[in-house]
Amino acid sequence: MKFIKNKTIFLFLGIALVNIGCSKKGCIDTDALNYTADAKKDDGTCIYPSKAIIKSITLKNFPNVDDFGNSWDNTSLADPFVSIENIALEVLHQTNPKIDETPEIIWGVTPNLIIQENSFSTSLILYVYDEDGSVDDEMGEIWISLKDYTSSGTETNKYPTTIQKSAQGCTIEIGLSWEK
Ligand SMILES: [Ca+2]
Ligand SMILES: [Ca+2]
Repeated sequence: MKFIKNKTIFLFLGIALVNIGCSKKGCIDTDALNYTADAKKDDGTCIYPSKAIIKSITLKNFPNVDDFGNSWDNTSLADPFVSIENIALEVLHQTNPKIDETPEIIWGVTPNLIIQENSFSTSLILYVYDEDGSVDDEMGEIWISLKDYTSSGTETNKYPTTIQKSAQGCTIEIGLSWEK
């Protein structure tokens, strides 16, 4: 019994020493991906992302009618899809339309859309359309600049895994990961 007690004490001592050793050094920059809350001294291991990967798009809300009070789809419920474009209006990703839908609509982005660091300051424009046989009706557009969510950005939530934004009655949430 005494033997076990001693062993336990040594085990606790060991864990305590390891904890003291680890808590001193780490990444102390709260803007870094690997910020370590209990680190006291920076050891130069901070990691800042070089890319953001968009993994999902959720259309949480969209208006039922257009500016004229007409429903998007004259014969049935709306058939929304989302097109992510850059400032040059190049289509980076376009979801499939979801037929006869009401919010909330979730798309997985396949393949995952990679935005490199040098494009963080470029706006992403998320256009929401109602699919139509001839002309796609624009339901709304939402602008996102990933730079706002980086260490030098204006947003308080740095490197979030979800970004939600609204405009023109549309609310979109993108799911993303920031990687080295
Ligand atoms: Ca339609
Ligand atoms: Ca429809």
